[in-house]
Formats: sequence, C-alpha cells, structure tokens
Amino acid sequence: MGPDAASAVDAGAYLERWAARAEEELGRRVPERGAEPAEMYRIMRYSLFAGGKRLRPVLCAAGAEAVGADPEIVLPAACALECIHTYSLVHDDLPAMDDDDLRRGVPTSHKVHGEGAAILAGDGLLTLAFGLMADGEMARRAGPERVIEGVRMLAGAAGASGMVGGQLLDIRAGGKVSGPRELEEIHRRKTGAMIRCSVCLGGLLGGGSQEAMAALARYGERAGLAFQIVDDILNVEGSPEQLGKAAGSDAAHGKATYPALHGLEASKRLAREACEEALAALSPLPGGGPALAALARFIVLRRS
Ligand code: GRG
Repeated sequence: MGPDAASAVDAGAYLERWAARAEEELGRRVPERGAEPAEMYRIMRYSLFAGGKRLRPVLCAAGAEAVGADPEIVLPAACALECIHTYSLVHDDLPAMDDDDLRRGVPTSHKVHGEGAAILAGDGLLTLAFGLMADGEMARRAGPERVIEGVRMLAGAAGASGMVGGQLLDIRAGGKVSGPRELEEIHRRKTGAMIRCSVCLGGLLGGGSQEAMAALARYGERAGLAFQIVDDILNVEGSPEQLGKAAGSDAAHGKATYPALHGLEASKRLAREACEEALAALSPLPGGGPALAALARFIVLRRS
C-alpha cells in the first residue's frame, strides 16, 4: 500500500485513541496521590495535564505499529517523550528564556508556582523520563538491548546535540541567522530531533529492521521540519485561543523563523514539500505506515 492508500487512517481518531492511552499511563506513572513530596508531583502534573496534543507519544505508537508491533509495548517510552517535551516547554517559558505567561491555555508554571519550583518541575520531569525508560515490562517485551539503544537515542535527541543544543543556537542567534541553512539546523536540533526520536523509538522498541529504521528516521526528520515550519506559521496566523499561548510572540521576540526568512506563502510551500518527503520515506515499510502518513498530513493541516 502506497502513501495514497495509507491516508485511509483518520489522523484525528488515531491521535485521540493513542493520546488517551498515553495520558492514562502518564496518570498512573505521575500519580496525584501517594508520591512524595506531594507538592513536587502536583507542580509537575500542572504542566503535564494542561492539555497538550500528545503528538510525540502518538508518533511513538505509530512508529511501533509501522513495524508490525503492538503500540502498547512502547507506552512507557511514549510517556518518557511527553515528560521531556513538557519539561522543555516549562523551561522555555521561564523569564531567562522566552518569558511567556500562557502555555497550553493556562498560566505558565513559573507564573503560578514561582521560578524555582518551575525549574525543579522541569528537572523532575526530565529525570522521570529516564526512569520510565527503565520499565521492566518494556525491557522484557522489547528486549534489553533495544531499550539500552533507545535510552541512548532519547538522550541524544533531548540533550546537547539535540533539543538543548538547538535551544542554545536559537538563543545565540537572537533572531539573526545567516540564512536558510542555519535556520534549518536550529529547527532540526531544537524541535526536529525529538519528533524524529519519537517515531524511531517506537520502531526500535517495536523490533523494526535496519531498513525500517532508516525509513522511520527519514520520515521523522522531514515530518519534524514540517512541524516546526507550521509552528512558525501558526505563530503568525493563529490566535491565542487556538494556540493556548501568545500569538505573534516570535516576531515580538525578534526570532528567526521560516515566515521571517522566506515569507508566509513560501513557508507554506516548504511545509507541504517536507510533508511530501515524509510520505515518500514510508514506502519501504510493510503496509506503507498508514498511521504515520495520516499524522504527517495532520502536522501540516493542524491549526493548534
Ligand atoms: C528549554 C531545553 C529547552 C528546550 C526548549 C522545544 C523547545 C526547546 C522549546 C519550545 C518552544 C517552542 C514553542 C518551540 C516550537 C515547537 C514546539 C515544541 C511547539 C510545542 O509543541 P506542541 O505543539 O505542544 O506539540 P503541545 O502543547 O501540543 O504538546
């Protein structure tokens, strides 16, 4: 089945189903009661359950499914991805970074709990993520070697060579990039690395072959770029109600973005092209990765 037949999966229904499963698991693993200090968990839960799309856990589930595995196997990794993503949002909103007041439709963590507590909530979520990767049942079902490789993959995507390093490049660029190559590098590390990792972690822990993993990596890279271009576009065209955060903040902060560098229409074309490249990358997968194809289209068409 090629990418056209693959579009048969309803991205909305798929997202809803696996986002709900990931959220259920997160609720169990970051409990409301019983874990101490209770206030620490309450502050972590404040950001975690503020209503994100859960795109990274869902991509992880779809990556597993694309290699013929049951996505239930990879749910601890899917939760780990969401914990790291949420920590990055909490820290990104801090006064020392973007200094934002609104995130996921609610006041940012530091506005409610204070800066120190918000930093610690991010630290707690990041650390918890690697605890989740050590889940015994996942190691039994996926195999310990694949879990070890998955920990390495996640650390690479989240850390200095990936998201954290991309954030530094972004801060240092201060809105003045030398051209499209530098902007793509910032996006590839800051946002793309975790999107790519989400898909690849699912495939790896689902037992994917080397060929399948190469296809997932290419898909994740192009879908990650499409995601960030669309994020830049939405920051210009979206409303705070749609986005759950301030609109127009990139321009206000003088950030380097696709619309700032290429203009809106060219940015939309580049997002569509990246999506087409993501779809083309799925052809070596058995069955053509229908859920991943639907999610790539969702990434480009989303309004929030
Ligand atoms: C602070 C270490 C550190 C890293 C920050 C990811 C990131 C790096 C910052 C977030 C800033 C930002 C808005 C980046 C644009 C792309 C992005 C990650 C958007 C938010 O992701 P969504 O749309 O959010 O998946 P939800 O809330 O739906 O999970």
